[in-house]
Amino acid sequence: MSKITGNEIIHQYLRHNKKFPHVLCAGCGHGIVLGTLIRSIHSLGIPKDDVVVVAGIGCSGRLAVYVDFNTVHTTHGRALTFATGIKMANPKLNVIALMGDGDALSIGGNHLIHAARRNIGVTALVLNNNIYGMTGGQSSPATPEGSVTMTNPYGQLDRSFDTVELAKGAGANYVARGTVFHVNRLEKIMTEAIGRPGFSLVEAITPCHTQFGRKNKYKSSVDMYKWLKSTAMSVDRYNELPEEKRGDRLPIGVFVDRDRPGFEEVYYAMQADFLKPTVKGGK
Ligand SMILES: Cc1ncc(C[n+]2csc(CCOP(=O)(O)OP(=O)(O)O)c2C)c(N)n1
Ligand code: SF4
Repeated sequence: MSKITGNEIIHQYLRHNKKFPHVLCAGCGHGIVLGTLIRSIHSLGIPKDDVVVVAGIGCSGRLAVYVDFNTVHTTHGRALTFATGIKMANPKLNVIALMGDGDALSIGGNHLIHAARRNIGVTALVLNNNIYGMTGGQSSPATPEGSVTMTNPYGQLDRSFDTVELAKGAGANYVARGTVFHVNRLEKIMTEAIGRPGFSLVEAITPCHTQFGRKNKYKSSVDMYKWLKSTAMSVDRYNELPEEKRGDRLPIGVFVDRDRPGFEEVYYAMQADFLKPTVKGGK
């Protein structure tokens, strides 16, 4: 399908005359992630009615409200449980669970692990801004060690989760990371993730200048985009670097790419098998 223009995005995919103005701060990366999601769905040629966007709560969760797909703005940490139910009820739907790092890794962490383990055919989109944005800047499990937050004024003592490693370890089919600075690559990853069977996870690194940046070393949102530009590098190049040279570099790209059938497929195949008439007249 042909590339879509900004104007077409507004008129075809956004609830522009109902839900705007939006709540996001100027410079927030969340809108860029939403743009890549819309363009990916458009390029895959998926009809809007076949898409369900399920979101938790947070600035990231708010994104579901703005798009003209089937949408559910659910409870904090439960996007994947709703998404699982929707996918099982109608496996033909493309179900996308949209979550912040607090939503996905903290309150919803267990759901993430088990959705990946179960390999349910949902695309999980984790918008990682290293902080709880909407509620005023508390630390999340993705807050880097040593950084300053509203709840850790002297520095975060816990080590942060690596979302990619977590999803890999739990058994996801497809795991990738991108950033809102590297928009084209993020869009490519997102398109692949939506097209894959089973559970796929995309981590999008997206700056929150308001709650994270200003308490740390970033004076403006532009500084945060420069940080993404200088820190991220392709996972292939990263893997070639000796360990001592990796420092704070952030590997981006595709980390896992399998195509095991999704849970819903296996489940319905088992059900069909069970219901098959036997020689003696069926069960
Ligand atoms: C069960 C429950 N606990 C806590 C909250 C309060 N709450 C709303 S949004 C949020 C944090 C959002 O952070 P994150 O998921 O990282 O998303 P962001 O706002 O940074 O995009 C919290 C704790 C809630 N709404 N529901
Ligand atoms: S608080 Fe942070 S995450 Fe929320 S809209 Fe503002 S910049 Fe974005």
